[in-house]
Amino acid sequence: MRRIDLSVYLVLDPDLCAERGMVETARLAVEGGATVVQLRDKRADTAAMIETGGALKQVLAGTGVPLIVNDDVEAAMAIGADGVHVGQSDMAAEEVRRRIGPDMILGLSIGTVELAHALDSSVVDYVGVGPVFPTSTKPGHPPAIGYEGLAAITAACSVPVVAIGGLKRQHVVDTLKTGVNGLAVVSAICGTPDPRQATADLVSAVREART
Ligand code: TZP
Ligand code: MG
Repeated sequence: MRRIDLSVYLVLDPDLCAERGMVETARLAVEGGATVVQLRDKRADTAAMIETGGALKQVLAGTGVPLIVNDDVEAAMAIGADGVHVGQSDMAAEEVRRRIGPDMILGLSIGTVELAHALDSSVVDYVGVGPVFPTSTKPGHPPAIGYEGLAAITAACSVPVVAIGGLKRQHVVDTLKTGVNGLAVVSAICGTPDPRQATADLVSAVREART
């Protein structure tokens, strides 16, 4: 069983992290209690992903926080990352699983109940579901699904769910009420004046919502 604590899942963005950099942002977020870090850089080639990913791996060493690499299976394996996350327009999940072997974590983005029903829990370890709300962080994203869509898709999933898209601290309670296991955020942490505090605020909101 490949387990992952999805509670507060940081997705890095090179532009939003430009001031501090992705590695320093991740370090601060993990100090604040982030439970997963994903390297997501749509413009980087594999060599650049490996370079940044290696630095992230060093920063995460000994923290127990897994490093997930978006899209680039080759980079994920070269880095020795804990897992890979793919979307619907990337390599098929079955093919990713074949390449990464049985031990690495595999996450998949889905946005419909049909895709939730089609999940194979022996292949995919968790899904990212969204966008819950419109977000400028992902230009051209599909229509937002809202809490109702999120709840419907989550109910149809055979694997743990992390919600994504426009989520901020004030959305934690209602988001968790839909049944998801956690929240994935970019702009709620990246590029904020204090990524450590921003993360700690999300973590405490999640803890409170669960009590
Ligand atoms: N996938 C769906 S929405 C999104 C991704 C990568 C971006 C979420 O960014 P933010 O800033 O948390 O809205
Ligand atoms: Mg992708």
